Amino acid sequence: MLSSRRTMKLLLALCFGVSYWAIGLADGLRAKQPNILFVFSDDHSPRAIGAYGSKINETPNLDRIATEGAVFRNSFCANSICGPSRACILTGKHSHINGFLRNGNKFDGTQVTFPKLLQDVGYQTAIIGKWHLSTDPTGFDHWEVLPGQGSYYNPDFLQMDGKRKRYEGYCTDIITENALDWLKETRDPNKPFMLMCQHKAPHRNWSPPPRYYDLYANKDIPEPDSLLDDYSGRSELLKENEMSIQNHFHWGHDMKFRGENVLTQYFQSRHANGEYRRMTDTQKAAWDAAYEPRNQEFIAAVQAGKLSDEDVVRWKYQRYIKDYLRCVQAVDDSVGSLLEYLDEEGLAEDTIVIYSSDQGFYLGEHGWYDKRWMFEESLLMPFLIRWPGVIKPGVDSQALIQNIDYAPTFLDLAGAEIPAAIQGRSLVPLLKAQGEPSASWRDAIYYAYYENAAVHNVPVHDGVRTGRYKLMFFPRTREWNLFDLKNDPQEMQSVHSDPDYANILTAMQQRYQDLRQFYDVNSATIPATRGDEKWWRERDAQLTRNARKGDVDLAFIGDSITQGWEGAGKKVWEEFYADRKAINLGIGGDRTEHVIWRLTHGNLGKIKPKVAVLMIGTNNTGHFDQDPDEVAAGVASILEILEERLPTTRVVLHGIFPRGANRFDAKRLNNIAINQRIRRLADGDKVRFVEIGDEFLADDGQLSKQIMPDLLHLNERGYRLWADALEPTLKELGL
Ligand code: SGN
Ligand code: CA
Repeated sequence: MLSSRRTMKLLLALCFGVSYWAIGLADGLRAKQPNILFVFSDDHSPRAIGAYGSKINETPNLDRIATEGAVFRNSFCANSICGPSRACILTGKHSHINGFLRNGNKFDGTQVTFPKLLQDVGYQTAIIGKWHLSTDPTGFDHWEVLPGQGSYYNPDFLQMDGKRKRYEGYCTDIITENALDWLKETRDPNKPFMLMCQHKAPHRNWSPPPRYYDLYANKDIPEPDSLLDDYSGRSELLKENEMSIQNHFHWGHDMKFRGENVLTQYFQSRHANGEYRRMTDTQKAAWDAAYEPRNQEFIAAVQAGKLSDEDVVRWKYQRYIKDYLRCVQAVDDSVGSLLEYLDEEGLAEDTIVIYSSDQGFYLGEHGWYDKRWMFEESLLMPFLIRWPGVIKPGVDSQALIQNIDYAPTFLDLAGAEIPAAIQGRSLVPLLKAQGEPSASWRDAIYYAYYENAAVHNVPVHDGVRTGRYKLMFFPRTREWNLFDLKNDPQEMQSVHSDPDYANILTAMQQRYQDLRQFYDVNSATIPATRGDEKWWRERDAQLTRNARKGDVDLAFIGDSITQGWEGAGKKVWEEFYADRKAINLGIGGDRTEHVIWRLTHGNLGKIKPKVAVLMIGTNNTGHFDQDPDEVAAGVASILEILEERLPTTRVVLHGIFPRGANRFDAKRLNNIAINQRIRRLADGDKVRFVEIGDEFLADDGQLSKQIMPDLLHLNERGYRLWADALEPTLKELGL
């Protein structure tokens, strides 16, 4: 899109020649470039913001941004978790493109990010507060960030010189003060600024500042309707969550009890309150004065048998939500101080103020705390924006926006070029149209969550949300869930199998496929663990242990057909490979993405085999009938990993074995199409393509159950055919 400013640039260049354009416009631009103050918190649900209609708290300062500017009610994250959301924001790209899929990944700071591009057009950039991307910030003239999650009390900050500095006090207040100090003392007043003030609050463990210990002390916070959700009517995987108020709160860390857990029937014991340990004696005394009487009263009531199990859940909710809201109150104070500074300095008119948070959060809805799921509570992000002179006061927008839009928006605001590789869209036209989306604005957003087999045990899933419907897909169980947000705003019942929604399901599935294509999502190349399946986790760990021993000449890598050398193929294996230093790295049910994960997470151990035999992809076909180009790209990624990590290993790349009864079997045809493509990945030297599928087939292409009893897996006779057919190549390769 060509902004009007860019059109002007072009016209000027045409009229006065390029040199005038280069010199004259740089100055002209600078005068118009607004400051950007981007206040960002961690885990702040819109439901705890007045402007979003909170029924549980008041946030006058945040509301001020909305009343003087705009509130976006359909503002979504692309991946509801901390690091990934931040990486989406910095890059304007979905997680699978920016490479930060899950917390614990390391952000590649050499990528193009919006702060770098703002620097290029004359901005001074600064970030103060939570960062959580593992590598040092890049693209900032000034940064001071929390290590990892950081602490609420007496927090440490990483400094640009590599040192750590500890401040005494409360994290939210310190971040605010340091941000104000930078504005007041460090920045160059002659340049536009982009300041990111990023709070830790209200992240778990929800430790409030002393001034709010008594807020809500004598009042019950209303409960959400779905506090006692039983998870029926939706994916079975919901029941596996480990983020419920009922079962997953820790005695010290979450519930702020001191000493030993005396109610082990109700509370987990593992995590003590680490924040308490950081406090000074004075801080501890203030804390104890507030929390201890309430704690003792509750313990006594339980021990006297006065509380039912449900009463205890309700008490936990109150303890949790009050602490959470107390933290939010300090964030609201922070926003108040920053707005006040802009007013006092006469900067308010020239500064665009944005408030957002890395994702939403469950405030007891579905019985949960935390985030991750694609349900509304965690999919939503607050997005409040004040842009004096452009956005009229009180704009209320329903347009679908997403965190990948922030980067192009900031660039657009600054008059910088928006790189074509950015996947989000500038919100500037939308803002100029007072939040009213044009006909060509997006109808749907794409969402993907990858951090399975991790804290809170939420499965991989992705999906699409339109104005009214939400489709989710769970690859592990291959289930669809469909929600009609108009009739079921709390998402209590999936209608994917309701015949009345058959057309909508089909349309949403189509949109899902389209959006995945549009955003270049190829699950076959995105590293994926199956560590949330116990047997897989154990086998994976076993393979890693085996590989750590090293001393391997021959490695078989693949899925169940490879794993089967330990089953139906055992005898043949013993005959052919037992004394040839061979290792089996096959896991049943694996697709290319799982092999990618394993090879980059330990399965290569210390091995340096002479030959690796790779066969993978039939489950990409079997599970999803995945597009052959996509699967071939997955195989190509595996070859790249092998090339990089095992540079001296020769790879025998097998064509995927045939499956299904005859030549017309759709899945057989898909495998044939994959083979056609992966054949080209072989260079005949480092990688050899060895197609032995015909060995298993009759002349008419019929696959015999005498060889593959289930028309997919080999029996002993089949393994013998495989070993015989492979042998000449192995010999040639010096084995
Ligand atoms: C910590 C929290 C989790 C939280 C993750 C991710 N546990 O692990 O409850 O889901 O961070 O949060 S805690 O024991 O440290 O409180 S995120 O915002 O960083 O993504
Ligand atoms: Ca977060």
